[in-house]
Amino acid sequence: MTTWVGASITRLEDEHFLTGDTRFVDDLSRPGLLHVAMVRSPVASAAFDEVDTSDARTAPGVVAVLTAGDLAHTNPLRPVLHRPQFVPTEMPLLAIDRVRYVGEPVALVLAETRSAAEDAADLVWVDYEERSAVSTIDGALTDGAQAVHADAPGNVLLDLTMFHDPALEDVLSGAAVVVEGVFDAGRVTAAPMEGRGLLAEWDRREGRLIVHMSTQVPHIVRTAIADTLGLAEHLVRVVAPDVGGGFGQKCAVGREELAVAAAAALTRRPVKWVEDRRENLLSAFQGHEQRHHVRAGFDAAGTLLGLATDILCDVGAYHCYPFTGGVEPLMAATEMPGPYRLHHYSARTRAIATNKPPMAPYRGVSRPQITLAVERIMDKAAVRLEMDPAEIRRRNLIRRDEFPYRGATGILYDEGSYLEALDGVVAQAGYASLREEQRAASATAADGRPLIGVGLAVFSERTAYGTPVFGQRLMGITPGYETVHVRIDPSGGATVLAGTVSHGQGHATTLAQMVADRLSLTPTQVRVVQGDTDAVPYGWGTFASRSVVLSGDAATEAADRLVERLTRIAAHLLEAAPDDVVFEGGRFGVRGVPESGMSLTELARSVYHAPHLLPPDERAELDEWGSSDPPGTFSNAAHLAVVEIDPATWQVRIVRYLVTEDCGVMINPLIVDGQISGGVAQGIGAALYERLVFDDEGQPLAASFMDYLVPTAAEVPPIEIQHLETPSTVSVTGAKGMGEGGTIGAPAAILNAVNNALSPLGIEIDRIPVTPDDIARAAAARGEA
Ligand code: MCN
Repeated sequence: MTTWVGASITRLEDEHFLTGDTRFVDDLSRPGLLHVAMVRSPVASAAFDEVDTSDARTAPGVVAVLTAGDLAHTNPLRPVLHRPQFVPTEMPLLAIDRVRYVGEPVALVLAETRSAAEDAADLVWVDYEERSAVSTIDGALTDGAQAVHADAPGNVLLDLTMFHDPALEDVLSGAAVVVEGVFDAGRVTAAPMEGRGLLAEWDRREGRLIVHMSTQVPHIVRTAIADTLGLAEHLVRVVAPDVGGGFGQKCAVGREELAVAAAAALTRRPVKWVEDRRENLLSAFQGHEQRHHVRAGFDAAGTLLGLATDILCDVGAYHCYPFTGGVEPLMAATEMPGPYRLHHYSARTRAIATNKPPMAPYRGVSRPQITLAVERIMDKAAVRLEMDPAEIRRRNLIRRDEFPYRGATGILYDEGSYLEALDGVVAQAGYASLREEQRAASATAADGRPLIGVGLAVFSERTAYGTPVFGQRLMGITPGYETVHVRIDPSGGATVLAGTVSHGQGHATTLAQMVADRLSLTPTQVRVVQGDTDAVPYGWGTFASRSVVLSGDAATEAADRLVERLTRIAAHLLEAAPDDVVFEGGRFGVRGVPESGMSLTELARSVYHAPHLLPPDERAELDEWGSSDPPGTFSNAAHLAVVEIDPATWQVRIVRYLVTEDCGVMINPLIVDGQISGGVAQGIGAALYERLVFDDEGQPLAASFMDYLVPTAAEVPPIEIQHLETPSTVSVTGAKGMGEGGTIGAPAAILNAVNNALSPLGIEIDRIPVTPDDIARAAAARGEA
């Protein structure tokens, strides 16, 4: 029997992408379509009274210009965290009398063409009265700093001492060594190939709003539209057509999107907005700007005894909906200990408001930053204790016989292969000879040859967060469970209806593989429907590496229920006891009588077309559901980077990059490898190239791909991937999620490699991205040419 789970089949959805037969938002059109250009604030902090739209309204092709006054009937976005330390922010769909970041939308111009809309947008005049802006964490926390929100005078939107171990300070004072560091991660953006966008239209016949939107979370969008526009949810349909990447940026709902929906409802005409690259860089959700101050104590043998951390997350000007700006601080504090055994832990964590675009949960969500901090601490401790970096990790990683392991933050880790992954990557890299080569090279470094560095990062990746985990966050909306329907039609083909939404991950293939196995079909006989709130069960969408476990398990359960029902029906038709009927090779037959029985197709046809033959308590519809709401399951990986640094230009080149990872049972190893490679590429960007720079007034200085450098194929080496498979005890399929792992490990491995290469010069750099300029400056400070 063919088993599709585990097979590296090519993605079923790729043909239409490769042949250009796509349906992205911008491929959609409607008669009478209006195009939107946003009028955005050119300043980061200002008050205003007047928005003069008179010239824009009379410009050629313009149909309407909407300001906050025109949307006075709508409700602002007010995401909630039910914690007393949380300060909410109110985000109106268009700015009312204050702007708080460059790019904040102030007005919408609706015109017959996009160019007419853009020309007219330039004619809208706003009387800004500029205020001082805060553009850094330090600036925001300075005494007397301008408050981004009057309700948060010190610019702190959340301040939580989440963990406090009273014994920790004594543990640290008794430690053989205490290492300390401040680790900074720059602000980055997800930069999906397709920016945000939507086409919203009022269906006059049904009196409802239909929205096609590039989103990861159609049902959350539906709720946001219904709540802000004051509509019942059944009067809103949200469809995610093809989505060209999201990486988290599209799991939060943007005010621009809601304002466009409101415009369609007001004008009763179809309205389309497609974000351009400049808008995406300037004003879409951003992420990952964090500073971690960490102190950790080790004994003389390198055992981690205790760790204290103070986490600052720059969450921008507003909370994002629905996750809030608490998502990064909470995640960072709770998951900081990662794959290491740790008994004494304290963490304070804060969300800081600045005059910059709001943060949303970008791929990895705080795990790249905590991994960076902890893995730098491990390397620093290794240097102090004169131990090998691999060895100090080995001594502290949670061992297989310790699972399930209850961590210092209360998390229960299911079984993983932390030590085995480290040993795997070390073996695959030829670690000992790499170190040998490095020693030989450093002996002759004076001749201008590149400095060589080797860096490690080991981490665990919590995936498939269900209600049990998200419930602890105390968010106003708890995005946990999934329900999946599987239908068999009269020809024996299957349709899977899932609330998760592939936006690059290949779910049409992997969900089909899982269901095909249960129903003895081929993946091409299984159609996956997702992303349409009219068609699929209420679901939370795709983020937090949840889909393989939640939708996979739910689909598997639904398919199994169908097989159970079909077995009962077959028994009735075959006049056999249900226990004697087996489903093998796509046929339901009586055990021990191979010639008996009927195929799935024959049986399905009978169910629909000969219902009078069914058992009395059966209905003539083959549609079953399954659900999943797991407590989360941990993938893990070890990354190893080898870098060369040119001592003339301080350019960093990644010579080799290796990953040994364990995401449990792999449904499709080809897709898993693609996810890892893509993730590592994003992590390389964060480590070496990408940074959204702002000046003191909050003006963004990276407004195109000329200034915001994403790595190209030239900067990303081939990723050497090795797999371990420790089946998840949490999921039915044994799979664990893994969609973020590449992004989580790469910054730490690369920064460790860079520091390792620079160690002969006595230079240490604890921030990303680490640029040639940073290294040159640090080298100059040490007297290097
Ligand atoms: N998979 C598998 N076997 C496993 C684990 C996963 O075959 N043991 C497959 C899954 O079936 C799925 C893919 O790998 O096809 C990723 O699965 P999973 O880890 O469940 O993650 P999700 O599908 O829920 O995707 C979310 C994750 C996140 S959080 C971000 S951010 C992200 C990412 O996936 N954004 C992406 N990968 C992305 N890939 C693309 N191309 N574009 C994005 O925007």
